[in-house]
Parts: sequence; structure tokens; C-alpha cells
Amino acid sequence: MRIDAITIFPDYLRALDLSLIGKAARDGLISVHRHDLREWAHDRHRTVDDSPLGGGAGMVMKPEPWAEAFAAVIEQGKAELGPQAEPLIVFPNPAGQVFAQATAQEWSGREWILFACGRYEGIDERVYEHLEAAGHEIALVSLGDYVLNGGEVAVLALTEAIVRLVPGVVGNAESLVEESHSDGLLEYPLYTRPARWVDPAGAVREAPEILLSGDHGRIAAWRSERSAERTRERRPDLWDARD
Ligand code: 6GU
Repeated sequence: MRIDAITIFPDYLRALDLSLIGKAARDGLISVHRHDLREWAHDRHRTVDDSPLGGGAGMVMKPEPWAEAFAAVIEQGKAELGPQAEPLIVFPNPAGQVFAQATAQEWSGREWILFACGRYEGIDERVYEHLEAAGHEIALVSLGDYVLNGGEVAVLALTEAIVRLVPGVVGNAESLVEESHSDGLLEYPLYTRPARWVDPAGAVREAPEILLSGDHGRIAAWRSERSAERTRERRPDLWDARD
């Protein structure tokens, strides 16, 4: 999978070199390319924003640097992947559809994702129109119902959610099956040794005995009950939406 990200803060995305995503890149499972939008600004100050037409607070990202950036990055990607390759262009945006595991799963099978990080109040609307008219597939996604200053933090989150589902990235693929949201429910509670633990306040805390029983059938049943119980309590919205 190829991942491109266009941003005015490429250093913000250095975290993609670390940990699981960094290793996936070193293992050749993904390649990550960061691009500074200001490379496609032409004035002395490398301006990428201007005041909103019609007035109002804040600044809007100008269309020209974005259009040039997309053209250049898409050309680079096609040079690497072949002329038939097409990116999914993802705009992190608080006004997008809320991102969820099903989308992470779907996008983990993509050949090429191009993230476009807006800052300020947003990007000139004509950039989206232009990309759509050119036949590109675009998606606006939000992390949730709150506002961040820009798309960079979202790209870190989205990339991690997607890349960990790329085959081979997570060593133990089974761990992806049991985790929260993989089946629309929250994960059951987890325990490790010691089975009997005295907490710092002196309370004795025993792990559920069933987990020591070795009876895999009963353990599985116990876990799915805990999973259901948790989901009903903490996320009634998920519980009501289950199949
Ligand atoms: Cl994806 N972007 C911004 N700027 N704010 C957000 C968001 C994204 N998701 C939640 N808030």
C-alpha cells in the first residue's frame, strides 16, 4: 500500500516512521510519502491561505497550491505504481462521515491512499469540485464530533487504524479478530498473571476463575457474555445497531 500525505506540517507526520507503521514501511508492506504543500506555493512568502470571500473569521486554503500538489503527487504515485493506479483521496474534515472500523477494514485493501490535510477554516470548495470532475475518488472523514486544528492528527489515527489491518503488519492476525469493533461489539475484559493480585490499597483482586479452567468452550462463552454486557452498558448505540 502506498500512502501519500500533503500537509503544511510534514514533520507532524514523522510519527509514521515509528512503531508498527514504521516497521511496516521498513518491511516493504507500505510506503509513506510526506509532501509539504508550500512547495507548490509560488510567492516569496509561500502563501497557502487567504481571507474568506464574503467575509468571516479565519483563513481559507487557496485552491492553486492544492491543485498543483495533487497533480504532482498523483504523477509521482503513478510513476511508481503504474499509470492505471488511482488514489483514494481522503480529506480529514470534522464535517465528514465519522470514520469507523468497517471503513478501516475496507481501506486496508487499497493500493493507494492520498491524505490531504486542511488547516485554518478549510480548503476552497473548488478543489473538491475539480478533483471530482477529474474523476478522482474522494472521501471526507471525521474522527468524531469535535474540532481539531488540522488534519494531521487525524491522518496519524486513520493511517494506524488502516495499516494495522494490512495483511502481515500485525504479527498475530488472530488478535485482530477478537478486538473491540471487529465484530461490532466491545472487547471482553483481559487478565494476565498473577491470577491473585493484592492491589496497592491491600485489596485482594482475583482474576475470574473460569480463565484458569482450561475449558476453552466455557471461556469463549464467558467472554462473549462479558462483551455483550459491556457493549450494552457503555455503548447502547452499538448494541442497538448490531445485526
Ligand atoms: Cl478529521 N479534522 C479536523 N480538523 N477536526 C476533526 C476531525 C478531523 N475529526 C474530528 N475533528
